[in-house]
Amino acid sequence: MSRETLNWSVDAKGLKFAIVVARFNSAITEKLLEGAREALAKAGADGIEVFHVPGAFELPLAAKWLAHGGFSAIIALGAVIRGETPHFDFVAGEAARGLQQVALECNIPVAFGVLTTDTLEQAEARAGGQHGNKGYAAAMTAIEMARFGKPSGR
Ligand code: INI
Repeated sequence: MSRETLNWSVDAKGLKFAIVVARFNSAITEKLLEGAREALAKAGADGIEVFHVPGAFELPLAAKWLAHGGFSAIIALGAVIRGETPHFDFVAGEAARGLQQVALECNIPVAFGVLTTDTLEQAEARAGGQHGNKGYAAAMTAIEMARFGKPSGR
């Protein structure tokens, strides 16, 4: 999605980002954080602040608290793995629902960088493995949506 479908380039100059990271499954989520940082640095982001919360379930409230902190967008990172999570559906579902609710109610882009996989191996493949880095992708989404809302970089 972009207002200019031609000549679109990812440029984060003048934009500030909050990254909220769940500590649960930190071996995975810290790799997502590395990916998000890499994308924002490459795009020339003017500010990056990182915040940690216990698990993916806590991401929506943290995002809501940060929504009025002067950030251009929020990137939420987590890993919910079904094999190790009897209440997978609740944690993953509430994280997704809550983050979208924050975006719509607080009028700020919230990128959903939460892995929801059946196994640890599937999560590893999406955290810098053979399927790329979902943290990197979430950061790119945040940049694009921040620009969409502020095309002139205000
Ligand atoms: N949180 C996660 O981020 N990933 C998980 O896989 C997970 N598991 O397995 O339960 C998980 N649970 C913790 C949850 O996010 C909350 O922190 C906890 O329920 C306290 O509110």
